[in-house]
Amino acid sequence: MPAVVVLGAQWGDEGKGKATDQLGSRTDYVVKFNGGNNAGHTVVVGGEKYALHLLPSGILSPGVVPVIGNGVVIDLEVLFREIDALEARGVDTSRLLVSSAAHVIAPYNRTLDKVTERFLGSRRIGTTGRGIGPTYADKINRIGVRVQDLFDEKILRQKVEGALDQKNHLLVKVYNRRAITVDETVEELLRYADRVRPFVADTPLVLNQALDAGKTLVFEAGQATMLDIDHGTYPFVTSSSATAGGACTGSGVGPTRIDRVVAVAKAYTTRVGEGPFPTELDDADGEWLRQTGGEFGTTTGRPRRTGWYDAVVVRYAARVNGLTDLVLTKLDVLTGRDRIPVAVAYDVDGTRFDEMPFDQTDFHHAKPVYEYLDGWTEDISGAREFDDLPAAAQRYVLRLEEISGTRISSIGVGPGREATIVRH
Ligand code: 2SA
Ligand code: GDP
Ligand code: MG
Repeated sequence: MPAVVVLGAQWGDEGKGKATDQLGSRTDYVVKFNGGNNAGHTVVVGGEKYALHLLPSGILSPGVVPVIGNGVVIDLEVLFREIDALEARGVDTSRLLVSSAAHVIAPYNRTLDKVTERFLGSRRIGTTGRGIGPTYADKINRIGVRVQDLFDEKILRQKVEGALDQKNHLLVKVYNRRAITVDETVEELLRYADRVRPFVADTPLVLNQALDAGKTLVFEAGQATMLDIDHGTYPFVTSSSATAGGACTGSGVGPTRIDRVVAVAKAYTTRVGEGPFPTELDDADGEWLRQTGGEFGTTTGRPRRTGWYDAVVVRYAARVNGLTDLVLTKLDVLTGRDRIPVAVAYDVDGTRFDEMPFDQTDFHHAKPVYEYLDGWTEDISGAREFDDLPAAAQRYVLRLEEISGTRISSIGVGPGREATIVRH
């Protein structure tokens, strides 16, 4: 497996961190290619829990080179807070590589993210408030600050001046905030320049040379397919490419070099933030899933919205990502249910949709068409082979595989590295 993409099939928090960490023992590089510290990956190693945001999950595997690709947006303060916290726990972070073309989250973009959400009121997106959207907007508007700009104060100052011309107008005139000065911004950004310099590399060159030398790469997506800027539930999405194509643009590795695209899907569904979610449960079952599954944001602690498995969503993810495999996680959470509904299609104002509606209004109106599968009561957290699972759990997995259109090659039965069933 020379180059594998690991991404989310649903709305995030499927357990991508754990899936990537598991591949860590068999890989040489783990590359983060989109998003920033809006991501939150919880990885449990030997009973120790690590919450990673900006650093690729590969940081926890001693033989792996973790790479922050050009498609990522970096909050330097968060980066070094995360590095310091891991170092304090004995994790060696010195192998990290950071793309010189990655964009930096300037302090004004954190401010703008928060005030814009407040201003939008009921039309808000429910962002993580980390400055992600405004930083990607600057990148597309060609007024962004890149990592390499930190090493030339004159250029940095020019770029910050250009950006602040626009930002201050918004902040002062529209949002009634104080103007932000060029000096305070440049000073804050430069504070980390010397510390980041040793990590900075021409990462597209490094990664392509690694592939030439027969090394293995894992591309780790932040967020997920349904939060992708192009393929997600726009405008209730994040501002980056969380789908398979993003692994190429966000790293500088071409699509012909990618061998497998693995999506991680929970055995049910969750979403954080606003936006449509057809199988959402607003009842005791939804609360049960939240509590049993520990569904609270890794970054913000926000309670996640919960609902049943939606095969229409996962089939859509299979299509737009060209999936080769599915990793099904959190099957253990469903233990103890009598019957488990799974959505196989939607009813949109009386019309059946077997595939994702392409019109967002239809998707907002979509009601799930459920099929009911038998549950199981046995504790499955110790299962390590498919045959260890009770018959009903096996049938649940096989039916999901059938209706989701992709082979389920691995099943998670607990948060720990070892709590996994690999199907051969
Ligand atoms: P943003 O901040 O601009 O990326 O927010 C835009 C939308 O994307 C959603 N989003 C996420 N959804 C699930 N998990 C995410 N990461 C954290 C986690 C979230 C947390 O792993 O738990 O801790 O709250 C994540 N990041 C962004 C967000 O909810 C908006 O809907
Ligand atoms: P990510 O953003 O996709 O990496 O996912 P998060 O880390 O935000 O959320 C997934 C949560 O589920 C984490 O707390 C993981 O430790 C946990 N987890 C992952 N796989 C499993 C599993 O198979 N069973 C259980 N019970 N927990 C899991
Ligand atoms: Mg997460």
